[in-house]
Amino acid sequence: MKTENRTPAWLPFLPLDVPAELTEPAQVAAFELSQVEDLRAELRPDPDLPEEAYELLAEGGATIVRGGRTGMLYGAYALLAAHAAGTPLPTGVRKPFYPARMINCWDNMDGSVERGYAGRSLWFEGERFDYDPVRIRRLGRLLASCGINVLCVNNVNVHWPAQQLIDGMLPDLAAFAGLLRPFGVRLMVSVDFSQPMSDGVPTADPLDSAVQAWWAARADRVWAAVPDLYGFLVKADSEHRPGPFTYGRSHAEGANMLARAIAPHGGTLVWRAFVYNCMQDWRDTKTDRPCAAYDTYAPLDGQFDGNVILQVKNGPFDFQVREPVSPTFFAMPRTNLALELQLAQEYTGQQIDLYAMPPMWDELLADLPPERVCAVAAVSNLGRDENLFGHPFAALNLYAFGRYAWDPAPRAETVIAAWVSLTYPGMPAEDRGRLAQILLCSRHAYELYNAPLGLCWMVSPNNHYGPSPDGYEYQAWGTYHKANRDAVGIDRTAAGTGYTEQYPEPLRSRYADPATCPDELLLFFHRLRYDFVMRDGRTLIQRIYDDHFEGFALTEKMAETLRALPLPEPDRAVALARMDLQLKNAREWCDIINTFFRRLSGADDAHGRKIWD
Ligand code: GCW
Repeated sequence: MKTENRTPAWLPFLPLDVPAELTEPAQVAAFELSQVEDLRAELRPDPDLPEEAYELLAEGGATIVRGGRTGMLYGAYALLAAHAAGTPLPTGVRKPFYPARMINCWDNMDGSVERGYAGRSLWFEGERFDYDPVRIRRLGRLLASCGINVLCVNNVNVHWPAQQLIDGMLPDLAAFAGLLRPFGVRLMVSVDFSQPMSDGVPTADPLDSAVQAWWAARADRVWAAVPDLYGFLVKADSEHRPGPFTYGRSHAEGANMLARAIAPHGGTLVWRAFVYNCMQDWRDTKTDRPCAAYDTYAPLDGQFDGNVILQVKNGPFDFQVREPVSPTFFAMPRTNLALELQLAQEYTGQQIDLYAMPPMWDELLADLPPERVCAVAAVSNLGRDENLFGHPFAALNLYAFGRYAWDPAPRAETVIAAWVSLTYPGMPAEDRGRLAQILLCSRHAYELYNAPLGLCWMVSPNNHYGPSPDGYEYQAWGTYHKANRDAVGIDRTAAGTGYTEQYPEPLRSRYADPATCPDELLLFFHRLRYDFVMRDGRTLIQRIYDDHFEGFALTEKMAETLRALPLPEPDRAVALARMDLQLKNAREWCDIINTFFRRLSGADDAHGRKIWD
């Protein structure tokens, strides 16, 4: 078997390509099951089960996969995974917690991927669709095997000619949709709110009848070409994108206009809540970026149509290493909300540094009851690289996202262990345990050398890799830490910017008091003097030094363990080369941030370690 023919990531136990002529999920399921010699399985369609549900039943030495239309495929993958890993079969009827389990691909039609760290786009190049259908079917298989069912094909920043996806390129969109359909994956398209204006309509005002008519007619054409399109995704009035604010209209008016155009076709309108002032004057102390989403959307609760989903990033800033849960989730009980996560490791190591996300999601779930949202979305970490993810271990984050989207229960250890077993079945059990351990602690190590105590935005501007303590300090993005010789952080309590007031209890009180605020978020919510004494008795400045040194030391340990693991090639070579880069990056973060704070504060390290003057 040639490596480039291998389905990467967690399906190495079945390195096969699904034949092009199979068009129904049940046919794919039957084919998958038929490929495993020592497995006796039978599919049993059950129209009484929900479409995506399944049940595995042992019957006379065989396993019956009872399921709805796509459920049979999900059941087949669950059976194959249990068979490969030697784990017990899941019991009872299984169905996904969230009906929409989406990935948002920030792929541009020129072939680049915004914040992509796994190579160029898998399906766009040269301003058009350009892909290997065999690879796209493998992708479909990968997505179905972890339960993801919606893929947004283009960047939320809609750059020309992506407007053509709902115009002249509809036949190509339809062909692409056809490749993923057998895997139960539906497409979504990011649309440009001002598109009617490029077609002779003088305005994009959502209350203008010509605009409404344009979108309704466009929706008719789009759904005629792709009848099962999931919907449109919109980034409006955000980072210079067009939107309803231009016309003095609210985001409910903007979203509802599009939602009404696509409602007759069963379409869903996913509207992103990533709206803030990206032209802020750093001297302005009244505006506090984390307040923005709540301030914009909470007053609109109850005004969105039933087929609108408001997609909210997990934290109030922008996918930083650690953020508190966004208060918007608690402020809109009468609105369909989706949680947006970022698998692309923009601020979390760029698929060079290890950063396994399940521990972060477990923490998020501790504060955000899963039923607060009705859907989940994640920014994709996929690309054209041979292993699809840049770093072979970055595949874990997509796999885990699919698992959490099916069943949003905290279980980082179990999911990581399952991924390791499925991905490296040939490795001895102790080595798999060691790898799982590295992954489990990777986020902690990264956070310690990069951004401990809730310190955000000390990252290099634009490319967002590597340290630059003042890089975002005097910029227009609302990203300030305000470190001076005495103190660091922003007071976000009622006495400061008032951000903590956006939370319901008990979160509000917990965050507002430095005595109860978790250490990891202390500098997110508070401005503290360097001699502030932490719960563990250390001063704040000592903790800053200690955490950075500890993060680097932990990374060195991870590297040592990794080097000793019998990983198969080519994964081993890629993982080791990237670990060398991570060590360099960790050293830079540790030294530069500690030097920055020492120069400002003049405080010595209690342990006399090397910090530069
Ligand atoms: O963090 C920012 C990213 C942008 C991205 C934006 C968003 C797609 O740096 O690259 O644009 O978030 O989420 O819209």
